[in-house]
Amino acid sequence: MTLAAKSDGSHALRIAGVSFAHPIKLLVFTLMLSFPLASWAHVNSPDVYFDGYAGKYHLLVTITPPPVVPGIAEIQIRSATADVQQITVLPLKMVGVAAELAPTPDVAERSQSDPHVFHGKLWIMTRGSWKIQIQAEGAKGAGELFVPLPAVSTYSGKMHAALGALLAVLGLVLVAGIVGIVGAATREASLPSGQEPAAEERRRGYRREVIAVVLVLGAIVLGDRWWRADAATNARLNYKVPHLTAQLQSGGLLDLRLANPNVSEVDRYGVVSADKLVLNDLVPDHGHLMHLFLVRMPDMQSFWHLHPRQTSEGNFAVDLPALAAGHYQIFADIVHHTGFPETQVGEIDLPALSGSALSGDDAGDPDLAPSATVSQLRDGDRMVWEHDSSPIRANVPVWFRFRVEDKDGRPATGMENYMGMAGHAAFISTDGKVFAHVHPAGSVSMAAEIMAEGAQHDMSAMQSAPPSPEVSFPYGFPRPGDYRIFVQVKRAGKIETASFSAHVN
Ligand SMILES: [Cu+2]
Repeated sequence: MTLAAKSDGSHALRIAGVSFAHPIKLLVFTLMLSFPLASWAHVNSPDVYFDGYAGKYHLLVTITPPPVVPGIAEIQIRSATADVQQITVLPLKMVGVAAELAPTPDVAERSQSDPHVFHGKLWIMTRGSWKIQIQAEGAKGAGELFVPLPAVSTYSGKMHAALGALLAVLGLVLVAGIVGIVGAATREASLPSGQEPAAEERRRGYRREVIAVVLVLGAIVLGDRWWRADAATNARLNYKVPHLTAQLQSGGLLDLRLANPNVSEVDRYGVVSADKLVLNDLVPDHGHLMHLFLVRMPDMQSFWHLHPRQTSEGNFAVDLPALAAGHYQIFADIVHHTGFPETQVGEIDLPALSGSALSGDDAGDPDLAPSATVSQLRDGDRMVWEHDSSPIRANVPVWFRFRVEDKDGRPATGMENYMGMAGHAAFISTDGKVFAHVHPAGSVSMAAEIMAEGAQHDMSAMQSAPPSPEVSFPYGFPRPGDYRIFVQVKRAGKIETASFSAHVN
């Protein structure tokens, strides 16, 4: 967040009619806006990356959601071509009344340094599932694009001790000033200039000063109570990453019980949210209600992408494949009916399992050695990560490109769509703290994307293109460190998994 965002912040808070009249509260709120940190669907990787077309313009969109809602999301749009004249951006709620009440779109600003890049700010006023409408105009006519954006508050800012001390001192000066004014007004305000107050007037002045002290202290105590109550309400509404419970049953069946720690339905202004989180409203995302990722820690050499079935509300089960014993990290992707995606996290110690054969879209590998550039695949093929030697930097959106080759080094033939897409990638930090499930179209959930596009969405476009041996994923690592990138593609009826190691500066 920038200083400009802060000044905008106070402005919009007034328009929204939200009670931020208290200057200290407003100041603290503004400071909170300037702290970068967030985590939800995808774990600790909140930025949205999206590759798509607005009419004839190929755009790469990056959105940084606000860490606190209401707040400002930053949007960056890179056009692949130079023929875009103007881009406008507009945030809309995915569901509910607000979805129909569109304000005027904002014009995104063209970057001074790179004419292909446009920047904008998006006012995200409530928590929940949003979609961003992007309209592009230029030499090839007009076109539009929708990008889903889940928005939640992830934390409550704490006031810095030094700031608190400074404000306390300034507050004391104000109190002394008020008491002094009251005293002076009752003592000598009605006296002619230069005349000393008599003893009676002095006594009356002291009495009024004492009353003023009591009243001001009372106001401070009540204000403090209001502030604490409001902060507590706000903290209850902060998004908490859901932790599922995993249990191994006999026969290698893995039972998963989902958690819903974000069930609060009433926001701080007493409004019931149209998109409160429940567990009976899940919708399939590229064909499955849940995408379950299992990674053995800390070696990350056993990796599985499975699709458990729902057994009852909030409960899922899946037959585990043959895998080696170890401590497994669990990431379970689900999507709510509003398009709001969540990743439930968990862990489990598993014994060696003889397991059942993989079927359908389930895939994985019990012994995946990572490589920096060339990953050997099961059937003799290999996958090459096409990247130059320049270091990877955090928070910079890039296309991660991979090429599948046969054992003679020729581009692989017979590539097929895997769950409707040319490939699926999971970016996971080696400490297990960062997780993102990404597709060629970006980091958004496909279910949310179809919802955002509404009637205009052309399902056939997503499915029909026969995949080439090259697949790319737009993504940016959220923080420096070591990562694994697991890439899954389908060739000649078989799903192949590749593993790459990446170091991010
Ligand atoms: Cu996927």
